[in-house]
Amino acid sequence: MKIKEIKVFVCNPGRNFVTVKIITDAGIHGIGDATLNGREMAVVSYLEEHVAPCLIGRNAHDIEDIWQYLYKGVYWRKGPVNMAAVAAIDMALWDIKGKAAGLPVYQLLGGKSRQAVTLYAHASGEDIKDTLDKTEELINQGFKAVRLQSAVPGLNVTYGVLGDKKDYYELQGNRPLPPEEAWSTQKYFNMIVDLFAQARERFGNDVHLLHDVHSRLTPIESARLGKLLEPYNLMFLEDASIAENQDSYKVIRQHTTTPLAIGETYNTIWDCKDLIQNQLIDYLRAAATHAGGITALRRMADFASIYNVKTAPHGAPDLSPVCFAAHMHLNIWAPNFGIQEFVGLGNEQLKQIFKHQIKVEQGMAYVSDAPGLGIEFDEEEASKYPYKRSYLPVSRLEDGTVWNW
Ligand code: GCO
Ligand code: MG
Repeated sequence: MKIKEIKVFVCNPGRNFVTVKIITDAGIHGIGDATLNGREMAVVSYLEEHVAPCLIGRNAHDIEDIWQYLYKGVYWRKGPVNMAAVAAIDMALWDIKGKAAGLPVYQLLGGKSRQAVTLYAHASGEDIKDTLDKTEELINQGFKAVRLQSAVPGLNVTYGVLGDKKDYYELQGNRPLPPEEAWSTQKYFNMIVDLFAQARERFGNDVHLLHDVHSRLTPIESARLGKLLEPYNLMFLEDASIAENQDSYKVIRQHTTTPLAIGETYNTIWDCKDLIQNQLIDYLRAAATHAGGITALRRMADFASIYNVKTAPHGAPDLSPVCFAAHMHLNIWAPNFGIQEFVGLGNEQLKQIFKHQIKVEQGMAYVSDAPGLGIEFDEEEASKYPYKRSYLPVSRLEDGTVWNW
């Protein structure tokens, strides 16, 4: 089964998505997600100019060889642009293999380890009460785990909370230049512990609570936060600090038993090998789209399992439903799956473009049994929503110093 054609699409049904379609001479096609938020066109050009021409005529069944060819074979390993392209090709090839076999991808991975996938939803409020009211709504919908984010009093905008335009926090989609946001660690500390104290008081101990620090703290500040939050028993504290220096998580780890999660920006196992091997984290948040696809995530999951690290794939709105579908197959298979982030199934336009059978009920997601990834891409519908340049915000301390967004 030879690869005949590779097409790359960019559409913007509220935000940009890059989708790859691989067409074979057997009449079977597969799709993959290559969306890199704020740098979409770099991946498009990389795919069109440098990847697609090398793959025409190859056997679509050779997933592993093609992965190695695009990774080892290019000399310039790793990197977000490269790995998003590898990821999309890889997903599309798994989709094709599943369709050719007449089996959903999870069967090719080894079958189901569980019946359904536990999701965590987002409660993001303008203040603590608003966040807790939203948490209550989600609990009433059946969610067993909720991520709590609340606006920090005194800051113009807070990560994870509705912006001035009252759109979903990362569905900005149409910003021609990066907006800037102020950050103050002191103001954050004045709010954050209260948020979880009040949440436990109001909801008791059954619901899982999570929080994303979005890398705003230094390791010793993260250690302090982890310690302060221990009484409220978080499922995990996400991206407490940047871990470019993986050793720095030792500082956090030696002070607190609050479980730690990281990895949504990681491109390869090498970004987190030491974190995993030294048991400095509890959950790995790597995404199929940004870390080299199903082939790479499967390997990361197996490596992590040796060190009692669970998977908790990234599920932000800037990953397309194709990535969500890929995660569903990995999640239903991975023996060490932990939890999947979930921000809803998207708006109507999105649902018209990406069609799938994934069901969400009572905070649990049910994988599609259709062959392959079980998701289809409507090219014509997508062409109604052309690409719009847009950026993530940039963060600055109150004195103007650029900080981690
Ligand atoms: C999350 C992430 C997102 C990222 C976004 C950047 O935990 O869902 O932190 O909110 O900010 O994916 O593109
Ligand atoms: Mg995050």
